[in-house]
Amino acid sequence: MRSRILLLVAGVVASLLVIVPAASAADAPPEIPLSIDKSQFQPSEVKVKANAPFVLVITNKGAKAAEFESKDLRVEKVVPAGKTVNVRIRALKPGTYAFIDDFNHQATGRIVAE
Ligand SMILES: [Cu+2]
Repeated sequence: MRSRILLLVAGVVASLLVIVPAASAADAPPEIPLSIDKSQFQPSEVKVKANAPFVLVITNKGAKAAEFESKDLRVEKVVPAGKTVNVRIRALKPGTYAFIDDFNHQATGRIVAE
């Protein structure tokens, strides 16, 4: 009897171990890399899935601070020189969303949600 209970407990624990990581991996929004280098965004066009949140992982490879800014997305985030910041973006309807480096308006780009 005792060993049956132990087996049952072991079975429950094993199934939790399988289910929990799978669920959290599915729930984690995808990370989309974006870098700022030589006064340009790389890439300048980012394609994402519409209607699903995501995280922009923005790395500033330049020597000056940058500010990722998008009026379309209502996001503004300083990215210090040599640093990486994560910016969570809400689920977007299909469309094109422009962004710029507000400290250097030559650097522009867009997110295309489809
Ligand atoms: Cu700004």
